[in-house]
Formats: sequence, structure tokens, C-alpha cells
Amino acid sequence: MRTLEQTFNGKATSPPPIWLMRQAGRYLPEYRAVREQAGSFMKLCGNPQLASEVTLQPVKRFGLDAAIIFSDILLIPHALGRRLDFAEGEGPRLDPLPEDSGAWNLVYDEAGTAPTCAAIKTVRAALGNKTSLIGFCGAPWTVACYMIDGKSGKNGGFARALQWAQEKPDLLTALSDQLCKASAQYLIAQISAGAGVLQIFDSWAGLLAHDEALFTRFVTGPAAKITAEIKRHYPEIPVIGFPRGARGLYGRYAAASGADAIGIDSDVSLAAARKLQQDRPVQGNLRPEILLEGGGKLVREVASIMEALAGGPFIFNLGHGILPATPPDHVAQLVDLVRNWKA
Ligand code: 1CP
Repeated sequence: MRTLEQTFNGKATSPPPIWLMRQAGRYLPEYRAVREQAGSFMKLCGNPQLASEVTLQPVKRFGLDAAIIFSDILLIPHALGRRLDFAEGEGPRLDPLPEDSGAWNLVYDEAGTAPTCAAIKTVRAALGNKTSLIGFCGAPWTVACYMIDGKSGKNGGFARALQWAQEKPDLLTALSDQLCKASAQYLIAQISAGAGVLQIFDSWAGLLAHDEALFTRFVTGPAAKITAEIKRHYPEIPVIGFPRGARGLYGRYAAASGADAIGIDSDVSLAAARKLQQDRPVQGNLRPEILLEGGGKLVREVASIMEALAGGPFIFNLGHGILPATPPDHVAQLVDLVRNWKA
């Protein structure tokens, strides 16, 4: 059995599996070369051959335990008919969704995500038997943030999405329900194509963590809906929920989201992580800045994370995506530290 899948049996594996959020990306020269060849980020996502190539790059270079399919959470709004582009150096832009839900007409066109599923097939066939393949989607709240505001700003920004949550919750629920349906359909297609583990990225869950009722309605609830739908079709496929920034509500999310493992960000203390780990595997949570910096601090931080969490079911990861300026050598060193760590 693959190491990542093994972790979901609730037992510690020694060493724990390791993969890194955004492990395929601009910090790798071989990624930048293929990205240039593709011409744009969207063209790269839409080309199964090139998308599978960049998915495999970090696995080949570092011997990671899992590949995560190269795609983006914003392909779902795009497949629902919303205009999307990635302005060079500026991040994603979408047309902000109007408040009149009658004008939305969000119809999921599977042709928009078919290249990702084709890439999954190719990657699964190319990976060794021991390496897992992770499929993913953005959680409805995080995807709604981009759809409602059209772009992110400082600390996410997303003032309009927050205003919908607070003042027009029924409108946001209507959007969230449609995103739950499309996301579940998309994840099920990814499993059919060969994904063996799924992750739901709720990168902006922290924007609702000050209000438990809003958090339950728009973060935990939609995750529970999506996981229930997946389990109805594929009860054996593990799902990792990542409600980034959930702070004191991580425990609630773990208990009610239906996720089999919980991704923790770097603000979660190791004591809190251990508590979460009593109920299910945790994944995380090295600070991306420490990987960027490297050196003695990296060695010490990896040791404290391993000391606290490697005795239980654990997946080593960062607390958020790799920063583009990270030297690839630091990633190789990190994999080495985790694999050779002794209690
Ligand atoms: O090549 C480039 O210049 C584009 C940079 C890039 C990359 C490499 C974007 C644009 N997306 C991706 C790939 C990506 N996105 C993956 C691939 C698999 C891997 O991890 O290796 C994944 C899982 C994502 C998920 C994603 N996209 C999230 C959730 C995780 C997170 O980082 O919080 C989010 C919020 C996005 C939106 C997005 N797409 C791209 C950018 C620059 C952003 C963030 C914009 C912002 O700051 O709000």
C-alpha cells in the first residue's frame, strides 16, 4: 500500500510521508521552462501532456511520496462559464459576480476540466506503485471569494465576499450550493481518472473564523456536503480538509467536515496539532518562510515538528504553498531531514 494512503489507517508510519503544497511551480527551473513552452498558465493547465510533465517534476527531483495534479482551484469557476485570466505577475482576475443570482447561469461544462482528468490518467500511469496521486479542488467559500471580488488583495481582501456572508447569506448559500455540486462532480471525475487521495483547499477559511455561525455555514457545512457526496461514490478514498487560518475552530472543522485528515497551517501550535491528531491524521505545518531561509532554523523546526507529530498518523507538509523564491536545494534537504529523522 502507498505510504500516504497507509497514514489514513490511523497509524504512524516511519518515516511519515512527505509532499509539499505547490510542489510544482515557479521555484523549479524545469517548471519555468515548460511554463514558457506552454505560453500561459491557463494553456499549461489545459494541456494534459505538459500538465502531467510538471506534475511529475518535483516527484522525480525529490522522491516525494505524492504527486498533486497540476491545475488550479479557479478552473471550476471557469468551467462554470466565468471569464478567468492570470495577468502576468498579478494573479487571477475574474469578472465579479453580480448580486442578481438570476443572471448567474452557472452551468458546469466538463470540457473545462477534462484536460486535468486526462493529465491524471497519464500521471497515474507514470508514477511508481508507491507514490500517491492527489486530486483537489478549492472549497466553495475560497472559490466564492475569487468569484465575488474578482481578485485577491492584501491578506486576501475579499471585502465583497465577506459582505455577502454577513449581509446576504442566502445569496452566498445559493452560490455555495452550486459550487458544492460542481466540486463534488469534479472530484469524482478525478477519482475515476486515477486520483487516490483528495484535498479540499479552503485557503481563505480564516476570514470567517471570527464568527462560528458563519464558519459553520460556509466552511464546515460545504466541506461536509462535498465529502458526503464523494463517500457515497467512493467510500475508500481519503479526503484531506485544509481550512487555512481556522484558528480555534480547527477542532470543529475536524469533527464535522467529514474530512479523513486535517491540513494545518503554520499558526497552529504543535500542542493543538497533537490534540487534533488524537482523532485523525494531521498534515502540515512547516512555515514556508523557514524552508525559503534554510540553514539551522530549518533543521530545528523540522525536528520539533517531527518530535511532536511523527509518533502518530502524520503527513509532513508546509503550512501553506512553497514560496517562488525557495531554493530547490532546501527542498531536497527537507526531504532528507524527514526521512532520516530519529526520535
Ligand atoms: O506559473 C504561474 O505563474 C502561475 C502560478 C500558479 C501555480 C503554479 C497558480 C496561479 N496556480 C498554480 C498551481 C496550483 N494552484 C496548484 C498545483 C499543484 C501544486 O500544489 O503543485 C494548486 C494545488 C493550486 C491551488 C490554488 N490556487 C489555491 C489554493 C492553495 C493556496 O495556495 O492557497 C489558490 C488560492 C489558488 C489561486 C491562485 N492561482 C494562482 C495564484 C497565483 C493564486 C493565488 C492568488 C492569490 O494570492 O490570491
